[in-house]
Amino acid sequence: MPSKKEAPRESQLAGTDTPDRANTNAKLQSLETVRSDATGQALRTNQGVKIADNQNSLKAGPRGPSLLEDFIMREKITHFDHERIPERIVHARGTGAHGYFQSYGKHAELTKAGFLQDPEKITPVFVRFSTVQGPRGSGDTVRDVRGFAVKFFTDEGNFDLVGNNMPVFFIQDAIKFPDFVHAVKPEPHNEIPTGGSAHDTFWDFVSLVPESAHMVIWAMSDRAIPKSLRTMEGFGVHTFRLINAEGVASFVKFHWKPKQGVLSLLWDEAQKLAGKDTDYHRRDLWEAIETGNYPEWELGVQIVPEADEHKFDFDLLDPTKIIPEELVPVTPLGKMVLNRNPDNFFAETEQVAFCPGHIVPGIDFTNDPLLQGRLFSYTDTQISRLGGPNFHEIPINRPLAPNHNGQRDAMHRVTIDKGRAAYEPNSIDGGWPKETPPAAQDGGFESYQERIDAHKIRQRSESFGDHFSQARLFFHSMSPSEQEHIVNAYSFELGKVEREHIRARQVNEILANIDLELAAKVAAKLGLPAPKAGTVDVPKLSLKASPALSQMNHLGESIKGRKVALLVADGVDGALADKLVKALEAESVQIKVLGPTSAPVKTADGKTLAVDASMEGLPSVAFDAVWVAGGKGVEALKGDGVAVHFILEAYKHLKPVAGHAEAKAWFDSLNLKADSGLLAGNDAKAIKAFTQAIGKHRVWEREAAAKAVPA
Ligand code: HDD
Repeated sequence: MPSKKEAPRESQLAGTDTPDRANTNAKLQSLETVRSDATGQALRTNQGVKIADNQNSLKAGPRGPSLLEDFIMREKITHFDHERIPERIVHARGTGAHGYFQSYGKHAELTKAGFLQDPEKITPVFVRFSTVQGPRGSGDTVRDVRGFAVKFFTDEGNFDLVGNNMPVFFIQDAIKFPDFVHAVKPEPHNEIPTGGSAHDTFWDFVSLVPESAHMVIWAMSDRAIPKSLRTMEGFGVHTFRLINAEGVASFVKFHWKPKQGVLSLLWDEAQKLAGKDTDYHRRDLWEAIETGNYPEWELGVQIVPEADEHKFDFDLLDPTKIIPEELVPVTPLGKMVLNRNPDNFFAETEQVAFCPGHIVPGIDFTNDPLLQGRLFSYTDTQISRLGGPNFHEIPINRPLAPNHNGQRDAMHRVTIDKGRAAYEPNSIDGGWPKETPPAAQDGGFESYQERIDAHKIRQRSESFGDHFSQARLFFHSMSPSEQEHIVNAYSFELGKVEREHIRARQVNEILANIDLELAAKVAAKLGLPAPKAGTVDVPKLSLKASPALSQMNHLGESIKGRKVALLVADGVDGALADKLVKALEAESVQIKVLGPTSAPVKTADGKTLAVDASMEGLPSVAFDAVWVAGGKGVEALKGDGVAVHFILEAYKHLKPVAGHAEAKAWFDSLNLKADSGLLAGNDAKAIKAFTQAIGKHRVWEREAAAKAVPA
C-alpha cells in the first residue's frame, strides 16, 4: 500500500531506482518547467518589468483623470477582461487530481499496451470528476450522472478513458446527443433548473425516447447522488477492443472499482449539502488527498473473445446495455491511486482536454455508434473551448511521449519546432520525423483490421431494439431500500414536471414496461391511475437479478477516510474524548471536534480542548457518523438546539449515532429507537461496535423509524 508520504507525480518519477523511471522523469521535468513559484520573486509585468506601485493607477494629479499611457494598468485590466474561457458544454462542474496507475502484472495475452505489461512501471494519471448538467459554479451533490475521466500519460502516448459513474448511456447514437443535452440542460427561456433533471424538457425527451429507460433508472437510483467522488465506481461504458502482440482482439468493458466502497448520500442529505456546502465533493477529495487518505480504484475489464460477440441477448455495441458481471466477471488489471492535488485549478482541471479518441497501440474502438460520434466531438469542442488546435501543448495535456510531426502554427503555438520540412516524406531534414511500422512492442499505431461488408444506410440495428429488460434487471437487483429510493426519485422529479401528459407518458409507456409495481407506486405519488400493463413485450432475461448492481454489496474494504463528528461542550471528559480520537485515528478515520461555537471548550479537569468548528459550521450532513463525548458537557449539549438537531438529523440519515455513557439518557429523551447503530458506552467494546456500524455505512434497519423524525 502506498504510504502517506507517497510522492506526487514529478517526484514519484524522480526516483532513479529503475532506468525507466529516470527516463520518464527527464521527459516530465522538461514539461514541468512551466510550473511557476512566485516565492521570493518581484512583482513584474508580463513583459518582465518590475512594478513599483500596484495600488494606484497613473493619473494627472491625485484627483485627476487616468492616463492612457499607464501600460501597467492596461495590461492588468486587459488580461483580467479575458480571464474566462467557455465552460464545457456538458460536465462543466468538475474537480481534478493527479495520481498514478500501476499494472498488477503482464497482461500480454490481452493487449500489447505498454502500461499494462510491467508491475514496476508507474504511469502518471490526471483524473477529472464532474457533474453533467450544471454550470461551472453549480452544486456538487445534485442528482446527476458523474463524469469519471482518466488521462494516462503512458510512454506510448496519452490514453484517455472518458467514462461515467454509470455503465450505460441515455442514447444509442451520437446524432441524438445535442437533442439529449438540450433537453436536460436548463430550459432556454428562464435557464431553470441549475444542476438537475427535474423539469419538463428532460422528462419530455426521455419519455419519448425509450432507449433512455435503462440509463434514467440508474440516474434515479442512489448512484446519482454519490457520497463522495472517492466512493464511485467508474465505467468506460462502450465496448472497446484490446489487441495483443499477435493482433488478436478481445472485446472489453472497462470498470473502476473503488477500494473505499460504492456509497451514496440520501436524497435529503444531498439537497441540504447543495446549500450548506456547494463544494462538498470537491472539498472531500481535496481533504482526503491532503490528509494522506489517497483514494484508490482497481481497473478491471470484462473480457469477451471476438468469437463470442453474438452470444448475448443484447448487442455489445449498444451503449445502453451492461454485460452483467455474473455472466462475465471483471478481471482486475491494475490500480490507480490519486495522491496529489493540482497546484492551479484553471491551468490543470479547467484546461485538461479529454477525448475518447486518444488511444495507444493495444487499444482500439468498436463500432458503437455513440462512441464513433464521440471520437469527433471532443477534439472539436476543445478548439472553441481552449482556443485552437494547439490545446495538446497546454502542460496538463502534453503527452510524456514525444510528439513530433508536421503540424505547425495555429493559435497559441508554444513549441519552437526546429528544421525546415514540416511535411513528410522529406529529404531536407534527413527525412525526420519518420513513420514507425507496427510491431509487437513499441511500433506505430495500427487500426484493428475489421472486415466490413455493408450498405451505407441510416438505420438502427434490430439488435438495439430491447430497451426495458436491463432496466428491469437493474430494478430487480436493488435492495428494498434502494428500490424505495428509486420510487421516490421518479416521484420527486416527475412531481416537478408541469405537464401532466409528460408525467403520464413516463409512467405508462416507460415505467410500466420496466416494472408494474414501480409504475403503480410512482403513479400513486403523482395522483395518476396505475397502469394495468406495459405497452411492449419485454424479452425475458435468463438472469433474474445481478447482485453486482446493488451498492449494498460494495461497502468498501475499511473505514479509512470516513468522517466522524465528535460533539463536545464545556465539562467534557477530556481523557475519554482523547481515547476515542486515538482509537478512530488508528483506523485512519477523519475526526472533527465540534463545539457549540468555534471557541475551545473547557474539560472537566480544567484544561482546554480545541475544536475544529462549530456544529453550525460543520453540520451533520457533512459526516458519516457522530459521537457525543462524555462528561458534564452532555448536559450543555442537551439544551443546545443546534446539538439536538445535529443528533436528530444524523439519526434520520441513518448514521451511527453514539456517545459515552452519559449520552444514552439524552438519546432516550429524544425518543431514538434502539438499533445496531445507536450506541453508548465508555469501553473498547462500544468503540468497536461504532466502527463496525460505520463500516456498514448506514443503519438501514432504522429507515422506517427515521421517517417519523422531522427533516
Ligand atoms: Fe461526453 C465531456 C463522458 C457521450 C460530447 N463526456 C465529457 C466528460 C465526460 C464525458 C466524463 C468530461 C470530461 C472532462 O472532465 O473534461 N460522454 C461521456 C460518456 C458518454 C458521453 C461516458 C457516453 C458513453 N459526449 C458523449 C457524446 C458526445 C459527447 C455522445 C457527442 C457526440 N462530452 C462531449 C463534449 C464534452 C464531453 C461536448 C464537453 C467538454 C469536453 O467534451 O471536453 O465534447
